[in-house]
Amino acid sequence: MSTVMKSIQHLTRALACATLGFLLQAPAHARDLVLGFSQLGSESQWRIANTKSIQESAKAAGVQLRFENAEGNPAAQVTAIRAFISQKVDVIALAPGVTTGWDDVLKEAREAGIPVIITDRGIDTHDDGLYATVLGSDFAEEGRRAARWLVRSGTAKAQVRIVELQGTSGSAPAIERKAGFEEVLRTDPRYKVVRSEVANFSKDKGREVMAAILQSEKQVDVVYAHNDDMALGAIEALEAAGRKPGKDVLLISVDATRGAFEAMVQNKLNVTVECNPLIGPQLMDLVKLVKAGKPVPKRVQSREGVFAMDKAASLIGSRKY
Ligand code: GZL
Repeated sequence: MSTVMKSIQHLTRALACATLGFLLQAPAHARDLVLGFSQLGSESQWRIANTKSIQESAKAAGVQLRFENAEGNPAAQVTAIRAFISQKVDVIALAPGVTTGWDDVLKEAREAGIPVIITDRGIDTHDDGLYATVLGSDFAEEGRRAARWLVRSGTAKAQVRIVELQGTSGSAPAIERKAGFEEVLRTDPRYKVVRSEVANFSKDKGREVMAAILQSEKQVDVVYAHNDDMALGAIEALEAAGRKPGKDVLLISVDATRGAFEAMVQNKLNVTVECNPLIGPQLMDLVKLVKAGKPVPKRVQSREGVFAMDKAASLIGSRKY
């Protein structure tokens, strides 16, 4: 073999070894970040939009999503979190159905070195080291906004008789929307909540509970529902009882879903306080920061408004949920 051929052979071998060495040294392919998400249920249009936002955002962000829906059973959420821990996911996100009962399983996640993000609803705990951040709305402020709208609506009645339809017992939005509403109305004795019943954030339950209340409460001036689904159910019950929702009975609700805008366009709902479900993009940003060990604020709040009947027709086309 000529000297030139030997040199080319030697160079080729050297190049092959160098390439192999580089490949062996190259970091393992940075696999997709794995997020275990425990969703609380499918009880409302808000929740459907929230799930869609999280699933679509995970795909757009290149995050591998393991999604478990507890369908209203907090014990199933604890089971899902334990499964995520055994699967060694990178981050756990939790939309807690109720505020209590999370310390033990979140301690297990911390011991496993898996950071947790609380989304949507908050939890009651003395150990805020159990989670990296809470991403969601200020429910008490939503309740205050609902009451401020009522006070500003300027009813001249000597007494304003209010029926309240509460969300899920023990859930942060139900507890805090009730407290915020009462806080503002406490300043004026004319406003009286004559009945306050749980209707679990669902339209069917809202209709059923409102119909039962109307059997005994002949004078109802206002219905305050902790979400649009229950308000839409109450509207059906009021109409079945021959009342005019939006006219002789004011309807106030929370979420600002498309269904609420449609009811406002039909002059059956007077106002809806926005509670934004489209928190998927913010959640994915937080997941990546937390996984990278970067500092995140303990509380990240959604930006929201208040939408009254008179603006509904001009805004409904721009609504995203
Ligand atoms: C609020 C969310 C509530 C919505 C309801 O962030 O948890 O739960 O207001 C939903 O519509 O069911």
